[in-house]
Amino acid sequence: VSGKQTEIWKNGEKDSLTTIGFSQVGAESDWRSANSISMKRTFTPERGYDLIFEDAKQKQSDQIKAIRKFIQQEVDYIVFSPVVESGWDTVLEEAKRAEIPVIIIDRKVAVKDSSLYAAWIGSNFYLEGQKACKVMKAYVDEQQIPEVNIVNIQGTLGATSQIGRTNALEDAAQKYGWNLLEQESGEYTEAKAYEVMSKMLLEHDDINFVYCENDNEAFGAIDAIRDAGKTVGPGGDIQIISFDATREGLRRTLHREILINGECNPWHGEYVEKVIHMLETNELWQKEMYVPEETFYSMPEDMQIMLGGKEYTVQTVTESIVQ
Ligand code: GZL
Repeated sequence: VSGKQTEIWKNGEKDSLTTIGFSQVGAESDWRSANSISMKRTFTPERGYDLIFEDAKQKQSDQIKAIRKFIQQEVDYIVFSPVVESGWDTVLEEAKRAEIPVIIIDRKVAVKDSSLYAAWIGSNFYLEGQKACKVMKAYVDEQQIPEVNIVNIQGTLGATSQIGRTNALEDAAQKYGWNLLEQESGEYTEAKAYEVMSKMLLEHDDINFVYCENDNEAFGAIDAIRDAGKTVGPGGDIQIISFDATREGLRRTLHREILINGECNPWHGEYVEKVIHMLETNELWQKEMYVPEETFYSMPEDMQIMLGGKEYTVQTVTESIVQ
């Protein structure tokens, strides 16, 4: 594989690190921070890597600039999580001409020519949403809730994670006859979600569910609900669905502030390293690799939900973690 190797000398021996240019979406959420930690922990000099980390502050133009910089620096590999799916063909063609393999993590790119990247590693976002909605349906039935009036605080519009989770909700609302009152992007941040939730509460006085597309949006929505004098949690006015299952998100699910939390596994580093190893040894690898993840929910004790697969109640998970 071509590319300038960073030369280092160890005990008089010239050694070389594999250089990896990594363009990260930003630092918008707890999930994103965990994803960055995963990459930084995997690609260290001690393990033979020189990781060049660029934070794009959620701007596609900054990601494209970073990728062009990596090409100039003749890195050995380019890794990035695309903030949105479209607009990558040109810069990925430049990387291909420079013969630098590109590995995509987390969100996907919509490109005409899939040879523009070597592999994609991430989550099945539609399935995350589908599983969460299945649990919600079981909750609605068990609680005999006559009418579901749900609002959707979406992620960054055009991101694969937003598209998948939103589509799953829209399909479930159609299938189960839920009223999807309003949809607006909370950009995966607490501040924006607080603003959006506050506005939705002024426009609708019958909301009983909020489908947030990550934990930081859920935290902002919960603050807005409480500031409007309404309640969440068992017997509350409004029930919260969320995604990521970050530490704080799981804690709030255990304490029933959040009803359902769809895990989104951020630990991509080890999978990226596997792909790089296979590229270097000319082994075959999978073009798409889905990371394992579950759905967590905190329901009334007596609620039996046959969801199939390995679904956990948060109490179960927490007990096992404690034990
Ligand atoms: C999901 C990722 C999303 C997370 C958010 O893989 O794209 O972006 O759910 C993050 O927390 O901002």
